[in-house]
Amino acid sequence: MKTFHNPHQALHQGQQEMFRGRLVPCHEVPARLDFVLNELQRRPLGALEIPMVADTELEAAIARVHTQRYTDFLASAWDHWVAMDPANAQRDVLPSVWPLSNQHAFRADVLPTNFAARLGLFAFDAGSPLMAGTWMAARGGAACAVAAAREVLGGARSAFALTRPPGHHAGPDFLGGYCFLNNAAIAAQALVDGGESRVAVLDVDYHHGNGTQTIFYERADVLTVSVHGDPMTEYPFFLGHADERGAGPGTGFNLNLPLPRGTGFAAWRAALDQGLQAVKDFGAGALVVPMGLDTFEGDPISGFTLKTEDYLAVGEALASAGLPTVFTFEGGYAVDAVGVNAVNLLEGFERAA
Ligand code: SP5
Ligand code: ZN
Repeated sequence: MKTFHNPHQALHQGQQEMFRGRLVPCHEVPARLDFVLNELQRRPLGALEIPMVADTELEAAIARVHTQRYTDFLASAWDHWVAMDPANAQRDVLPSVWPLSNQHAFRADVLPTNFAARLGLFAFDAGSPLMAGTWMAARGGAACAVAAAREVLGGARSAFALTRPPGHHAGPDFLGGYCFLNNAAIAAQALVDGGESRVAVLDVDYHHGNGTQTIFYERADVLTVSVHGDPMTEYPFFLGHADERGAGPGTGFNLNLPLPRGTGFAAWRAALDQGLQAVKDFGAGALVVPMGLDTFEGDPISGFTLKTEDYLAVGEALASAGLPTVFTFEGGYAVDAVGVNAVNLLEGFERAA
């Protein structure tokens, strides 16, 4: 399996995230990727490549998933932040005012001139700092997703987009949950555009993949499945319930499998099997796996108890779908374990594939 790696990832390096009234050190740090790269060096799965994607192709792939006004915002966010106050050059961009949802009469159709207001319009939390290198890093990650999709369309059994920042919380026109561009959705859409008539996304991150769900919610050609911590108690809280089954032509093409905090491998694995059965019933021709390793027992912000050796079995189970598969890298904040856990999953997949 080839790994596509984003050489600009370290440009995205947040200082602090807001958590219950305090600024705390960021969990989503560049070292996460270094641990994966080190482990891939120790246990190579295949070539490590920098994605070769032309700017025009990348922009087109991003535009299939995200709105123009959102990507314009992301591309210029840092410059506008510094323009508000030159001292902002020392601070990460974080929002502090929000329009709520349109159910509360605030308007989302008018784009405020004030940058802090625009930030609140596009960000759903204050835990996702943006800085000078974020746009470059996020684009580099999206390029990995496009390259991985292309690899699979070319006949490869699998490909790994080693993306950072992560992507599955980012929606058509919003950021949050450390995510800016939805790499998994970009890969899934690239697979559709490359000729796959049915693509499944099976999200195994601890947190519900709300961005991916929202992007494909009204579509019948992309099935979205997510196994995650119950949003009644777990982030992102406002989406991810079992009764969200899709809408319009997409009705029946979204499946959420929420599990209580504290769930261990046996019950988690049973939910994964249910997800895999849905992928099979759908008749998918290709699979995208937003691969979060924050289901790990040692994860500092999550609540499942998977162990390092369990990830081999997770990879094996995913391979049993028998589909060309793109992996994107999502969460996993037990930094010194994330490399071993990620490579275990991928190695388990390769062994069984
Ligand atoms: C991609 C992904 O896994 N995003 C997860 C975003 C979770 N953001 C909220 C985390 C709450 C952090 N809690 C800090 C605890 C400090 N002791
Ligand atoms: Zn997560």
